[in-house]
Amino acid sequence: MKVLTWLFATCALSVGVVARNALPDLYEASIVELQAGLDAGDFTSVDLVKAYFARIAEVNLKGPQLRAILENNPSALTEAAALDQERKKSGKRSALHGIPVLLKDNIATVASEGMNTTAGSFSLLKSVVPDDAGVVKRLRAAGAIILGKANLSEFAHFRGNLASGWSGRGGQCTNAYFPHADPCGSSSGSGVASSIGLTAVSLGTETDGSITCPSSNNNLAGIKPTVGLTSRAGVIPISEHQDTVGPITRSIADAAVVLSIIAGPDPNDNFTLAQPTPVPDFTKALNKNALKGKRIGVPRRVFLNDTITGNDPFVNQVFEQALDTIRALGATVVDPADLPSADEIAVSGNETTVLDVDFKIQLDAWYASLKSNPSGVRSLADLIAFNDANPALEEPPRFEDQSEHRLIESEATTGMNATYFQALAFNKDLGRTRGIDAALQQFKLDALVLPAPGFTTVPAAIAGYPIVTVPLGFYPDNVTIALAGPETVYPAPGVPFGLSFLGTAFSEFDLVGFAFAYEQKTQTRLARKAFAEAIPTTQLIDIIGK
Ligand SMILES: *[C@@H]1O[C@H](CO)[C@@H](O)[C@H](O)[C@H]1NC(C)=O
Ligand SMILES: *[C@@H]1O[C@H](CO)[C@@H](O)[C@H](O)[C@H]1NC(C)=O
Ligand SMILES: *[C@@H]1O[C@H](CO)[C@@H](O)[C@H](O)[C@H]1NC(C)=O
Ligand SMILES: *[C@@H]1O[C@H](CO)[C@@H](O)[C@H](O)[C@H]1NC(C)=O
Ligand SMILES: *[C@@H]1O[C@H](CO)[C@@H](O)[C@H](O)[C@H]1NC(C)=O
Ligand SMILES: *[C@@H]1O[C@H](CO)[C@@H](O)[C@H](O)[C@H]1NC(C)=O
Ligand SMILES: CC(=O)N[C@H]1CO[C@H](CO)[C@@H](O)[C@@H]1O
Repeated sequence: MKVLTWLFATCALSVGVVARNALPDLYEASIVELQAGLDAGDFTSVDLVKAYFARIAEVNLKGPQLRAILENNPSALTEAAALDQERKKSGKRSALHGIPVLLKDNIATVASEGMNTTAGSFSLLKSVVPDDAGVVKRLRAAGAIILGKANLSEFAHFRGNLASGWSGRGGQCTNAYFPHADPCGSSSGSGVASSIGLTAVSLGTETDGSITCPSSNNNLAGIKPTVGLTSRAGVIPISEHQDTVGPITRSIADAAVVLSIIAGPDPNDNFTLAQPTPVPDFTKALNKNALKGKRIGVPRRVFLNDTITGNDPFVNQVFEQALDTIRALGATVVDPADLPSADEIAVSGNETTVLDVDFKIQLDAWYASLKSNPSGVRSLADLIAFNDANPALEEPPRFEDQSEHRLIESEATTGMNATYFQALAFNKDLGRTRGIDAALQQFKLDALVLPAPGFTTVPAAIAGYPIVTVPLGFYPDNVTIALAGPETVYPAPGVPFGLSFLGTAFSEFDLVGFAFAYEQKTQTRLARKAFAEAIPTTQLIDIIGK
């Protein structure tokens, strides 16, 4: 759940005689480039893990102190060595074989591997989860290496009035594009880590904005899948009606590789059993001409009604240029193409009604499912008491008053009653029937497009529908810097923002194509880099053979 805070709210040559292949620059390296180097024997997965660990050490707690990573996987080097051996002996299992993947800390990994699964909360430190998350099982089966756990807005920002990117365990994660800038959230560390190559790729989760917004703020590609495309089994929950797991990467091509592997049915998450089969190979959607002949609508009221950050004059101006690009790529832009329900969604409290009830039920079940939990916390009520008893660990500076009001509000709910089921039905009606699907049908559209910042994610959140985000632009150097939290600023010079494509249930294949066509035409990500101190200097050449 993304929440706006405070509501003001080299080409290297070997020393030998033979020139080696150019090693990829880890700031930007793609999965395809990394696989080519691994296949050619230019470097190993062990080298890659060592290089990423060195890069993390440069900027995570030292230098700019980005606080993007909570824990490195102590087993990653052993896992990498085994996968290197297997590659030599029998080839690779998949496009992710030997590729390091960073996980948001609400995605479970078995404790025996050496990492915790805590959603950033000390109440879950050293807890023992029953199993790997469903998406982690798929990553491991594909030969991916779990690199570590990323910082996040604690409990995926379902805690209270906290700054994005803050957790008790991780402290304040910040953006690599401007000192102390808001990384957005709640998948903050996943975003910051991907943005400067602290990992090859990362996973985040979204309930409302938590993949889209960090992708937007950190110059990244992000896919928020349809609820039920990727398994939520083993993911510390907010709500089964809105939670979804997806990739946060430097390119749409990388995101398509990751999504192809993590998507699919999981008997431990019955929502995934309703998805169409087979899972598409999303890399087949990577077509530069994908927008040709398509009709793309602009749901203006969704962002014009967002008076906080969703209706920013500078972003809107850059967005107009994006519409010109989409036209130049052969699409018809239908503008406006408003959601009939847009004005109702802007004032609706139905989302909160559902999330408050679901969170209590599902978080209680999470705590109950743990094999052990040294903190003694076994329910949401215990969690509130734990936070109150441990202010030094769980009370962020200058945020004490409202720092757990969502927990308290959720704890006060009394289960799924008629009000809850009515709100759930309203959400489907507002988000789907009279929302995204109505606009798609009325204007005969293939997709909708809008700026990513702000509350533009709400219609897709309550509908459970997908969003694919790509870089759109950067705030100018003379932008007025504003406070986003006690330790963060937004906007700020050079801070990125994104463009989002929306569609109906399971339209990811089309959305990936549209986002890829736009990304390839504009190459916006490459237009600006992180601030100098936030760019790690370790490269593969510093690791190989050492
Ligand atoms: C996480 O948990 C494991 C055991 O469950 C422990 O050995 C390790 O030190 C923990 N990591 C941190 C950073 O506390
Ligand atoms: C999943 O299972 C629960 C409990 O058995 C049931 O209430 C729910 O309707 C199922 N959901 C789907 C999408 O099948
Ligand atoms: C949303 O925007 C439209 C057009 O700008 C406006 O007429 C309407 O009153 C707004 N609704 C809300 C709830 O802000
Ligand atoms: C839920 O949505 C309906 C339809 O827009 C609206 O009439 C109702 O007031 C909303 N409920 C809340 C709690 O906002
Ligand atoms: C349902 O429960 C909520 C508290 O969770 C309460 O405010 C509401 O009045 C209840 N609705 C009905 C119909 O009992
Ligand atoms: C920033 O610079 C641009 C272009 O030079 C100018 O149009 C704009 O008014 C300036 N904005 C501020 C806030 O000074
Ligand atoms: C990998 C890493 O740097 N982890 C650190 C994350 O932040 C916490 C809190 O400052 C540290 O204790 C970890 O060492």
